[in-house]
Amino acid sequence: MSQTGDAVQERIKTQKQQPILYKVVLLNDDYTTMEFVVDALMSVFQRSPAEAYQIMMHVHTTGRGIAGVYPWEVAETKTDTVIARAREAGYPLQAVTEEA
Ligand code: TYC
Repeated sequence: MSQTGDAVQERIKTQKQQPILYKVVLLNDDYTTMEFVVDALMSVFQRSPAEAYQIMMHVHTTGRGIAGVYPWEVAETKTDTVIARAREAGYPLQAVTEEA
């Protein structure tokens, strides 16, 4: 809402604004263990054990897969966190943030 003199202008929205969401995409590699990826999906992306296994296998067989969909700050933080944990554990796991 903006006010000009004593006229009050209201912007009438015909549609609800869509929040802009971002995917955290995990990429496959030959060295990161399946166990590490499943653990990361459970601890960083709050996936159930069954979901985590399913997502990990999808990445393993197709090359990439969505770990989760979040607002920008959350997606970036989770991407950074999963990469940092992988590096600490000595794995080359890659993750990227993409517009959903
Ligand atoms: N391809 C890996 C293996 O066979 C497992 C893996 C799955 C690695 C998903 C990364 O994002 C990944 N050990």
